[in-house]
Amino acid sequence: GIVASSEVEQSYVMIKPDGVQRGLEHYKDLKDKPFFPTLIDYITSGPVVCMAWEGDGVVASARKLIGSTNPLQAEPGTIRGDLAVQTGRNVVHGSDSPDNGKREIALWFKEGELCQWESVQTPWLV
Ligand code: RTP
Repeated sequence: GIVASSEVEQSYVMIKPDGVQRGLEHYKDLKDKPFFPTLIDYITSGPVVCMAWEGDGVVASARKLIGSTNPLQAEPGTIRGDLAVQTGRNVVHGSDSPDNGKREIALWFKEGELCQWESVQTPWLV
């Protein structure tokens, strides 16, 4: 079943259209920003890859992996630091809080699209 109600912290991670191909409510918090129309044009310009990540501290660890919003300020080794140049084409998104992680996962996935799974418990991982 869908894991949007899981007690475990979740982050919605998305490869944006430029990441796939070198009017969404999703960015409603930014609707008053001057760059909002171009942001919506960008996000709806092509297919995206959606992911739901789950685990302790996943919001912070996903954002660390993604790097700063402005790719020119993103550290080498981060996705944006290595693969992007402009803020308006920054390749990937990650939720900025656990609450937004739940909200965005519920927005982008339907009931039943996320499957519950358990890894094989191996002694060196538990
Ligand atoms: P995201 O939500 O996509 O992970 O990005 P973020 O938290 O790092 O940055 P946020 O401030 O929430 O902005 C969301 C996305 O809007 C675009 N943006 N363009 N042209 C500009 O000045 C500008 N500022 C932000 C970026 O695609 C940013 O990721």
